[in-house]
Amino acid sequence: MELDIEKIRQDFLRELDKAASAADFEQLKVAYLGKKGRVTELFKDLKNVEAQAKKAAGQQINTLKEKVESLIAEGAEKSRQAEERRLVEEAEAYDFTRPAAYEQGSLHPITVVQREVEAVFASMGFTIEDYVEITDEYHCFEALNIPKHHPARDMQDTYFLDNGQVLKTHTSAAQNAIMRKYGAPLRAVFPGRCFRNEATDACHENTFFQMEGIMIDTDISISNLIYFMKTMLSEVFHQEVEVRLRPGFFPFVEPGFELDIKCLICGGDGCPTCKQSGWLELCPCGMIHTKVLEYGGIDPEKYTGFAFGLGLTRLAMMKYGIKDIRVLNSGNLKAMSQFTVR
Ligand code: FA5
Repeated sequence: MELDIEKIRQDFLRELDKAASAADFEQLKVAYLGKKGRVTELFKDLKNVEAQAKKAAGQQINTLKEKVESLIAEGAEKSRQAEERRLVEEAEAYDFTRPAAYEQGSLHPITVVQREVEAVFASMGFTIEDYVEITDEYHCFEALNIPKHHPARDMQDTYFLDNGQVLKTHTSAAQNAIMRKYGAPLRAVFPGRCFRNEATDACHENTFFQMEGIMIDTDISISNLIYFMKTMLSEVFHQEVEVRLRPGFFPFVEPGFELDIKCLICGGDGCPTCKQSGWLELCPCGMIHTKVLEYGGIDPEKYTGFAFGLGLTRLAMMKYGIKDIRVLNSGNLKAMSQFTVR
C-alpha cells in the first residue's frame, strides 16, 4: 500500500494559507495532529505498508508531522501578536478625554444641602462624624434617657429587626458613641438617614435625613445654641429667615425647644407643606440632659452642652421650594432635574 503523504502535505499547506485566527490554527491542529487527525491516521496506516518501504515512509510521516507542528505553532504565534497589536491600536485610537455622549449625573438636593451645612459647621470648628443606620435600643433610646416602656418611645414609630436591633429613628442615636469616642470638650455634627414607620404626607417620609449637632464645653448656654442655629440658617439660605423658638419635650434635653422656620413655600400663609400653619418644624434642640452626659462618660458637674436634630430633608425642601417631600425619594429624574446641581 502507498500512503498519500504528499497530498496531505499539499492540503495542509493550502489550509494553512487561509488560517488567520487562533481558532483557525486550533482547528488545523485537531484536523491534522488530533486523535483522528490526518497525520495521526498516517501513522496508523503504516502497518499496511510493505516491509521494505516502511522505514522510509515512517521517516516521511515524522518529517511531515514536525513540519505541521512547527508551522501551526509559528502561525498561531503570529496571529496572537497581530491580535495584540490590534487591541493596542484600538485602545490608542480611543479618545478618553472626549466629552461623554450621555447625560451626566448630578447631586441630590439633600446631598447639596448636607454639604453646605457641613461646611458651615466645619468652619466653626465642628468635626463631621459618620454613624451606622442599624443600631440597638440602648443607643437609640436608653442612652438618651428614654428607658424601656417609657411613653416617649411612642413619639417615633420604630422599625425593629428580627434580631432585636432597630433602624435608627433619629441621628441622636449616635450621641452616646460620639461622646464616648471623643470626650469633652466636643463639637461635632453627624448627618444620617433615619427611618420611621410613619404614614407619609407632603412633609413626612418614612425615610428621611437629619443632621445632629452637639457642642459640649464648660459654660455652654442656650445663647450659644441660638447663635449657631441662626448662623447656619443664614449661610444656607443666603438671607435672613424667620424662625421661632417654642418649648418642646425631648427626654434627652432640658430645657428643650422646637425651632420652626417660616414656611418658604407659602411665605407663612399656610399650605399643605406646612399643614396650613405657616411654620415648619425644622430643628428641635436643647441643652443636653445631665443623664445623657453621664451615660456618655462626661462629667455634668464640669460640662454643659447643647444638641440639635436638624431635619435635613425639610431644609432641602425649603431651600429648593419642593412642595412635597415624597418627590425627594421618588427616583423620578424628570421631577428631580428641576432641583439638581452639577
Ligand atoms: C428628633 O428626632 C430628635 N432626635 C431631635 C433632637 C435632637 C431634639 C437633639 C433635641 C436635641 P423629631 O422627631 O422632632 O426630633 O425630628 C427632628 C426633625 O426631623 C423634625 O423637626 C423634622 O424636620 C425632621 N423629621 C422628623 N420626622 C420626619 C419625617 N417623617 N419626615 C421628614 N422629616 C422628619
